[in-house]
Amino acid sequence: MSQFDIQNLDNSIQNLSLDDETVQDPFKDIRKLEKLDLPSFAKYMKTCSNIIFMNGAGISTSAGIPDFRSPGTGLYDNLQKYNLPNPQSIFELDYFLKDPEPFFTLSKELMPSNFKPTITHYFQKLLVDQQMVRKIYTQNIDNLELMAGISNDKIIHAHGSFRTGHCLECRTEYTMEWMKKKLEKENILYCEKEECSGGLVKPDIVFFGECLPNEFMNFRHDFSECDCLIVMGTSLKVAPFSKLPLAVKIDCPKLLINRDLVGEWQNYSTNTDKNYRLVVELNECDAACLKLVKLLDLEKDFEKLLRKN
Ligand code: CNA
Repeated sequence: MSQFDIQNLDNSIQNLSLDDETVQDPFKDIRKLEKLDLPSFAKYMKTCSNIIFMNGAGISTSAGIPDFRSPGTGLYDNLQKYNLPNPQSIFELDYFLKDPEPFFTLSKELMPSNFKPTITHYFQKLLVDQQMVRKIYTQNIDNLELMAGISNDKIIHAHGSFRTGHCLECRTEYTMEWMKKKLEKENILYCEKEECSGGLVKPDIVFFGECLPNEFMNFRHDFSECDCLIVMGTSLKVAPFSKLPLAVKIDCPKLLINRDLVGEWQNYSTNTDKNYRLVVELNECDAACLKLVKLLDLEKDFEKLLRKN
């Protein structure tokens, strides 16, 4: 190549058009949000019919149920009275088999029906009624989604729930009502079936080290159809639930509503050259939901729903 050609090549590289559209917005084909803020997210939500909510204990703290990890108020900071080797032991099967009493003492406090659903639970019910929701994946064992009137087929209880319990020896099923009533008088639940030698009855909540319920495996199907992901009130510290946000399509916008940044939002960037779909609302869940109700123009429907409950 002659000196002249090289000079020409240099010039043309330097003059490469930077107003080429693909250079301007590398995410042009997959960007669904005008801006990375709550109003833009709400505007996009209005077009959605396959929203997935991912719930954690933070959506129920305003109902009076402590979460796990909030400093000071979380259960992990308040289990001293049980003298556990570590806070997680209370939800470990091995420890439960050795000493079930701490878990049952805590269960008495946490048993559903002592609590009422929050604004956040009713917000999710509102969007279900608007046919906007595909599924609610919840880590919570408090049943408040059901108590808010959301039908069971919309909810995946990823970590089980107190709705039923089973004898660990003969697998006889017990209802929550039975467990609740028994725990009013007893400290530990034992199987009452005649043929059974009195095995421990464990509520069907998933302990560390146990398999997740079969229904959780629906996630592949649900998340591949999801058009909008909303993660609320969770530290995203428990796998495999914490990995679910990675299972949505590449163009699916994701909103985190939480007191602190968690999961992939920890590396959150407000730079639209780097981020085209992650939005954060650092807020109380209930306050954020009230904002969304307004932005979605659903105030009247929400008032009506709250009046009914
Ligand atoms: P966690 O690890 O305690 O995290 C809770 C997250 O929510 C934290 O990031 C908090 O900052 C945040 N948070 C707390 N309150 C609010 C609020 N009002 N508004 C916004 N953010 C808030 O709890 P995870 O759910 O992430 O952990 C998973 C465990 C918790 C699951 O296995 C559950 O079974 C278990 N759990 C459930 C309940 C329940 O059913 N209500 C209660 C306690 C623990």
